Amino acid sequence: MKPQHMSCKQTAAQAIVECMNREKVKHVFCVPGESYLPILDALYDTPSIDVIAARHEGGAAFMAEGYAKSTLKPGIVLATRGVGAANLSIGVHTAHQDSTPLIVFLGQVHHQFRGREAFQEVDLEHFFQPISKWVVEVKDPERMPEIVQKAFRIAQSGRPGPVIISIPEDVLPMEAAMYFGPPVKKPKPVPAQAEVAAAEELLLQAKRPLIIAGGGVKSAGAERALLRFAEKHELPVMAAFRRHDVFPNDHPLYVGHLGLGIAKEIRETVDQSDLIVACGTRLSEVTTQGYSILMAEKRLLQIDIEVATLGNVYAPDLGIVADLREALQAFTFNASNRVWRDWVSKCRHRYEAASHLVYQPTDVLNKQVIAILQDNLPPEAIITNDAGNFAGWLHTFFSFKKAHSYVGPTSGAMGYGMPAAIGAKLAFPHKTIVSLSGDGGFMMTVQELETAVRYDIPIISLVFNNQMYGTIRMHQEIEYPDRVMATDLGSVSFVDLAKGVGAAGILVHTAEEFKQAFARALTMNRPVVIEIQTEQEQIAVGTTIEQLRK
Ligand SMILES: Cc1ncc(C[n+]2csc(CCOP(=O)(O)OP(=O)(O)O)c2C)c(N)n1
Ligand SMILES: [Mg+2]
Repeated sequence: MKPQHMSCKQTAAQAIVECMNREKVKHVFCVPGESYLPILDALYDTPSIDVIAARHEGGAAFMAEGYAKSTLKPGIVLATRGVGAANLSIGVHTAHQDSTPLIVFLGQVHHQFRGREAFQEVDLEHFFQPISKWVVEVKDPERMPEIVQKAFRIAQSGRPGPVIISIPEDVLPMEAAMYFGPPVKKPKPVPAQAEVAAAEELLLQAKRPLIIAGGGVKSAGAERALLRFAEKHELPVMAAFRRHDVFPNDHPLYVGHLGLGIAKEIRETVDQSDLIVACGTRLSEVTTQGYSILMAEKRLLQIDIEVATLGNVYAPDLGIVADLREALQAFTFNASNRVWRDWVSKCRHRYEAASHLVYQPTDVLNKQVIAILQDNLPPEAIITNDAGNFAGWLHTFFSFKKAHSYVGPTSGAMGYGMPAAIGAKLAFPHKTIVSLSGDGGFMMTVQELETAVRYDIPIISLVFNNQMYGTIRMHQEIEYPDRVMATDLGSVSFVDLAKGVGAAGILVHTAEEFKQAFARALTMNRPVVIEIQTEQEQIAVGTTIEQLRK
């Protein structure tokens, strides 16, 4: 027998940590609970794994999700019973929608108490079923390695996603002979020759093809393959919702981002295309602009690692199950791209018109902040963001030039940005990590600032403070003008909040102040919050409250 399969007598909790070791886990995120003390104790003996204790399970789950999204390795979360499960479910939902590998270990009540609505008991299998790839309860200690290794496999294989492991507290300290299998190797399916030929045929027939590239390209590490493929044939590339960094935005073949409230120029490009090449995108509601981008006359070539994604939204003319890197490298045809050259330059022109970013002192502060970030962020930096209208300026104007420079929630979860930045910073301690949040979203997970201070994780958090749930106020003004309800927020000093937990805080009102504050933040090497006071009136990119009311 190979040594990796060797059996040994261990507790179930030790076997979990042994599986983590075999999968080279370096960080786990948790809020402790009495239901899973044996796992914490096994981690006590494992200095190679850092345990980050968060202030809220939602924060822990976002940290793990941000860690996983930036590293492409599974994020690990530990929490307790129904209460922890309920708190962390937003992170599981985000991992599910965003196809991020996440493994959640939840202490469960004693097996003899199950089904009696015991203290904090929730049937976790039912609770998580719709928002996870797999939920399982481990009843026998000796099956722990098998189930945990399967969890690592499921979370990462095909379309990645979250897996939940529920463990009754009496199982964790039980000893058994444990058998471990080899660590996970992700399958990388290759397209069949006939499929490659059919795909090339479809492409050659197209007059105005458009690639929409999603998370599948990123999780396959296929950015370079996509770049080569697009360059070889001079094909235009658009990023799916919140997958900006899938293709260098300053490249002449990059033609925009399919986000919320996109510019009409971007929409024109999609509308005029006659073939969509969907690469590793599930064609979400936002990416497809409310499932409206494909009409009868438009053809669809869809390449995805998950068979269930093909045709889930639109029936493709051709659907190929493949790893994106393998698929893009399999195309060897030579297309005459002269027909496409004209089309591409039109698309690029439109993108440039919609996203033109130069520093102008007359611009709204939000836009100037993005211009300053663009000019002053180190090239290796990673940006994370929350959900909210403040993000519109980032999505519209920031030019992501490097692969793996962006981590955002396609689930639209508020509270994501700052904890995700903590996860990304732990993964890449030498990179500058900057989170962008609104005042509403930042306050949903603000407590994790203390976690960043406690573990000395120097992230820079920008908070756009307009004292309102601006996005919802915008929708309110459109649907019910001048009838403001539940969208005003109180005055909060985010600078004082930051200082209260030991982080640095800087308040800015102008672009010049921001520029100086950001330069300082870059040198501080500790968690910093820059609170940016913004105008309520400028409620979204390209519109004011007054204009909405009219
Ligand atoms: C967890 C969560 N709750 C509610 C919403 C609905 N929602 C979307 S944006 C938004 C307001 C965001 O406010 P803020 O963070 O201050 O950003 P702003 O829009 O003001 O820039 C709300 C409530 C959401 N997306 N996520
Ligand atoms: Mg706000």
